[in-house]
Amino acid sequence: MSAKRKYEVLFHRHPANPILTADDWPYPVHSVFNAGATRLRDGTTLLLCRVEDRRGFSHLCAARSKNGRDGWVIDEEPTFPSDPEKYPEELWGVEDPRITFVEELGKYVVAYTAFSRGGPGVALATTEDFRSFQRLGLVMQPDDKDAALLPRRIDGNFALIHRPMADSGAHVWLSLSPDLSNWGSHKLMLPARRGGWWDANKVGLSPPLIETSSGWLMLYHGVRRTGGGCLYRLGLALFDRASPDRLLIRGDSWIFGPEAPYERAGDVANVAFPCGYTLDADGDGINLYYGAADSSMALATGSIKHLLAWLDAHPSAG
Ligand code: BMA
Repeated sequence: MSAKRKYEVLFHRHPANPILTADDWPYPVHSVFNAGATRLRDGTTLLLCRVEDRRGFSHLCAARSKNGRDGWVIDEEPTFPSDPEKYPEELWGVEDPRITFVEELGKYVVAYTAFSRGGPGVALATTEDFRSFQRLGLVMQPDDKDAALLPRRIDGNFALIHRPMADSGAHVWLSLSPDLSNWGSHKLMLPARRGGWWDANKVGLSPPLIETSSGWLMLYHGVRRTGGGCLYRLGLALFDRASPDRLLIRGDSWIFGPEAPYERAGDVANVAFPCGYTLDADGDGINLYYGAADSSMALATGSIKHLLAWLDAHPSAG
């Protein structure tokens, strides 16, 4: 096929993918996926990985690397095990962390899924060093997941993106809080489409929003149900900087989806599920860390400028 008949490639898979698997772990684990990511002050990349054990429950474990690609140093024990005695909402584990550094607090805020008897809900914890954590408890009751905090207040309030499930489908919402505990002013941010679309019926935030001069850039996942199972793919949308619930542009096509063998096969086939990214020193290069087939961690790299240019060139008609 000639090059011009191919879709533009916005994210390039790292040749060493998968970059982290259960085999790399210092203690017995079943799978490692859906890590939150951040760059620490000294330039180290930290991945807070979701690690599943053979009970089927997940905990979080930190892996650190100087270059964000290899040489990972993994905590010898679970960094953030579930604590169901004090926090019953964590009965069946903690999953899919998204990390935001909040300058005002001088802390990282981790939004994660707490798997309670009542279903999965959204919980928050803060940390300065990814060694000790302060839990804020469940902030969004089940069923709700795919949450991340914005790095600063919007009109005086903290802002949390999350994905409650409703009879009408699973859509992305934005909620506000003066103190990270009491949440309200809920607004629909990005609805799932209907019908035959790749992102019909169920969408969710992927990594935390990326602040750019054009607005908040969102990478979101769309879930397509097929006779052979679900397909998890990524799309792009841009939101107003001052009012992040205001959608400026949404792309029509997905820009990244399961294609490589480690994304196609695993515990849950056909899943590419990013929960974190880091930016290069130039502020443009993006390293997207994603869970592959609910089994391993993979990396793809891109450019914020290219993502924004693609959105400008492919605004949704619908
Ligand atoms: C979603 C999330 C993810 C998972 C994905 C595919 O609902 O819970 O943790 O990677 O399903 O199984």
